[in-house]
Amino acid sequence: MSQTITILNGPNLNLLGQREPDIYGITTLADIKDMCKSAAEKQGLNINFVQTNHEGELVDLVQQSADSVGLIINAGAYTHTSVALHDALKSLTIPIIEVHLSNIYAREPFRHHSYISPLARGIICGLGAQGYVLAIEAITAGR
Ligand code: CA2
Repeated sequence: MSQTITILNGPNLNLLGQREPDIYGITTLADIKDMCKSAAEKQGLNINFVQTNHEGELVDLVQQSADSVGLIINAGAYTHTSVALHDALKSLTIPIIEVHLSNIYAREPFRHHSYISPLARGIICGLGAQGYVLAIEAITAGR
């Protein structure tokens, strides 16, 4: 098994820090990547940190993560819509941590259902960028 944590980010997360700071804060995705890299390096691990706006590419990336130490995924809006993503995640045996910057349960009802949660070892939401770091700690603690 390679010593890499895969961290996948879904649609529109490339806009972090540029729009809607009231909901998503001022931290950019590049800042989050740096935070994750530091947290992983402390545990002697690499990260493969990717963002895509495309559902099929997210499915490809999930499949390619199979040999990682763990998968951290913020699938953005595909969380609430994608059976294809659910099916891809179901084929993994590595730990999956679902992360959301915002508290999806304090928002619109359509965000309350996740196709990822039944397959996740744990779910972190509402803690902003810190949620990604906590997810890395959760994966490394369980190794
Ligand atoms: O809270 C999260 O992390 C979400 O996964 C973010 C998704 C949303 O659809 C989920 O329900 C919860 C949206 C990401 C969009 O990010 C933007 C950032 C800045 C400006 C516009 C969108």
